[in-house]
Amino acid sequence: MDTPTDPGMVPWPADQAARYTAAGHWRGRPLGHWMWTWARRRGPHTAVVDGDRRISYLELARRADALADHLLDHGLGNGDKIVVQLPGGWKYLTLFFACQRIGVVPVLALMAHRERELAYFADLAGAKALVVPDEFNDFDHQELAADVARDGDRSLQVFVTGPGCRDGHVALDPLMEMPDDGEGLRGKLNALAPGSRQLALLLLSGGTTGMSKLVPRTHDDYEYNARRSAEVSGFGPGTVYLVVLPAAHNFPLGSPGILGTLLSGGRVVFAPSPRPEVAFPLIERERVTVTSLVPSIAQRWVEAAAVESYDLSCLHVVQVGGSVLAPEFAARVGAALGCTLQQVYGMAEGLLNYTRLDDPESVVLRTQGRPISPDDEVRIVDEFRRPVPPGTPGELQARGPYTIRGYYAAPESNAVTFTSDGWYRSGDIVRMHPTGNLVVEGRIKDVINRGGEKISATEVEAVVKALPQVAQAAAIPVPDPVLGERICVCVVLRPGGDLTLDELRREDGVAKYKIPEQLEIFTDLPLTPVGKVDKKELCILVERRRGSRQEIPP
Ligand code: OOB
Repeated sequence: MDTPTDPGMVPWPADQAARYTAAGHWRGRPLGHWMWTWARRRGPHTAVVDGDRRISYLELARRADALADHLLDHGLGNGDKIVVQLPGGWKYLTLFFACQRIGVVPVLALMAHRERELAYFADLAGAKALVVPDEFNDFDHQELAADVARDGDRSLQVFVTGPGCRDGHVALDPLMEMPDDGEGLRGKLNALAPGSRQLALLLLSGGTTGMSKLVPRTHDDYEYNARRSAEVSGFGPGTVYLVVLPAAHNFPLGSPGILGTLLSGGRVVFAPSPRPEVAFPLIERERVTVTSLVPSIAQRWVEAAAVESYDLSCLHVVQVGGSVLAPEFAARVGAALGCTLQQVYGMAEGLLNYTRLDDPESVVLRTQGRPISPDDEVRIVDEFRRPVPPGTPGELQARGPYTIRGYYAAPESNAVTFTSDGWYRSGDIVRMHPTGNLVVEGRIKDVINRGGEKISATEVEAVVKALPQVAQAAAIPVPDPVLGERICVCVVLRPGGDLTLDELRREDGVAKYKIPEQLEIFTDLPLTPVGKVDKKELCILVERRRGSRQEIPP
């Protein structure tokens, strides 16, 4: 069973698949197989550090097997989807690998997601279960899951980590206990292993148009994604990787992140918070060698490093990606943290670019790196899809051994976001640097990049437009000194209508990071010649208002 059977997936053409296999990119084994390969090689060594808990490679594999077996008992098996909303930690990884052993496909949601998002993911994926912690950061995730599971005509099992599991839900922790007969179980599960070209996980897209899409990643392509990333990032058995960003993201999960560390024989350390006062002592205690950050967190770290006195000398590489890193600030990162900076320009859809550790400073500071695979195809095109001359900005399009050919179960968006011959239209405006590295210059997709978290403007607008007093709404990014961008909503009110930012922010049921932070009221919105809201013009108008407001003394 080595062909993708899931009707929601768009497979690579057979000739490409054969080429990627022949080149050694795709190795024909599912992620659960690799988990055991690592366990055999590194058995007693620590794989995961999560608070006081240290889990060895062997223990992780055995617990994952035990859980996989229990998931089977609960009716989950090859091809079934589950929505996972868990904080990063050893339980997250145990569940991730349990799924990989038996072909259960996790949809990786963020802790910030609420009813609207979880319900949407569950329905889109046709999920059979939800996995949540009992509570997290004073929020009752179990109740959230119960609401989603109960609503509509869904029938979802709810699995819960932590001691507070309620009646009707399944307590997950006991299912992760070490099995008595590990060997027997291993044989049983090996026989149930999914095919390597099958769906392994569903990531969330940063959003092109409309709601976020589900990004189908296969075992073969995701293993390659992590392996090549680990190679270009110099990962090895001595790597100690600190997970700072949400583990559901492609960057910390597989680029090279957690999977890249484990396949290299290193150690993954989970940070309960990205705050320097939490992360710095952990770096010192665990002798962390590498981590990955978004620019807004890097900035906090650089500022904190100047005043804190933790020993960060073990930190060799800090990878920064997810949104634009200003060259002037880039220059400060290495110096302040005493490490090598590596820029990463990636996307859940696939294509990954890294500056290399031995690149000259000018490349590391001024470019976002180059692709990892000799079989990555990238092209930069103008608005008529013609290739631009070298050095001219245009839209980046990509194809390759770990770049998807279509979103999950989304034929309509696929027709827009992918060309008929399989190129992914990134919506990013990039330019080719003379050194062959890419420079991200902007974007044409309608998203707001808030500290690396991508928010679809359409999604924000839909919520605002639902308010009775709102006639028209457009969400745009406005500059933010810390996050890079934040959400501004421009509205035209109905006659007699009134709206304040507070009212706008009262919305619950959606993730907090998607709630507008600025409101601008207009009598009409500027339009393009074809009659769509002209967001470029709108950004200029909002910027001008800000300028004139600043002139008014407080
Ligand atoms: C990463 O993945 P996503 O899916 O959250 O977001 C992808 C988008 C890109 O299309 C681009 O618009 C933006 O995020 N982006 C960057 C960037 N890296 C990503 N914009 C400017 N400079 C960069 N270095 O963000 C992601 C996935 C894997 C590795 C790293 C980042």
